[in-house]
Amino acid sequence: MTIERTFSIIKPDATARNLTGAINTLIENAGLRIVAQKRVRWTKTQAREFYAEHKARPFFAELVETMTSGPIVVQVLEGEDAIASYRALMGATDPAEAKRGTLRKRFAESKGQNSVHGSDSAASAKREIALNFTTKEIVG
Ligand code: DAT
Ligand code: MG
Repeated sequence: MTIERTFSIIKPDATARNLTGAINTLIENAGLRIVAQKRVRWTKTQAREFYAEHKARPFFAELVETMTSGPIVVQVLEGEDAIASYRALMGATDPAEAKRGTLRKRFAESKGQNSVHGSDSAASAKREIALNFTTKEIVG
């Protein structure tokens, strides 16, 4: 049994549709604990740094625009195998490919407007949590 932490974002398309509570309910029902949470709006600089691994991709400018278009809710989720478990709950990047019951199948509008983010590895989780939270803001 490995208790892990992962980093999550409820994206602007989801906050715009007032889906924070609905998404949080599904996160908690999946056995993940929200141990840090805040509603913020990123600057372009913050979005570019967060998604730096994608800077050469054709969708990078659109991604930065999308992620700075409105408020987001950033979170730290804790639980058994939290990283893989939250990726499974999120579903595929493209909602057309996401499985039934996943957050993206339920809520995402398109590949770009896909409602949620979750770290893809332990190294990403560590980096993404450190970019968005101080250790004092995380209360396990
Ligand atoms: P994920 O968020 O599932 O980890 P990713 O890391 O490949 O997916 O991409 C990061 C985000 O970039 C994704 O959530 C939405 C956006 N994105 C990815 N591919 C895209 C595309 N082909 N067109 C528009 N946006 C895209
Ligand atoms: Mg990713």
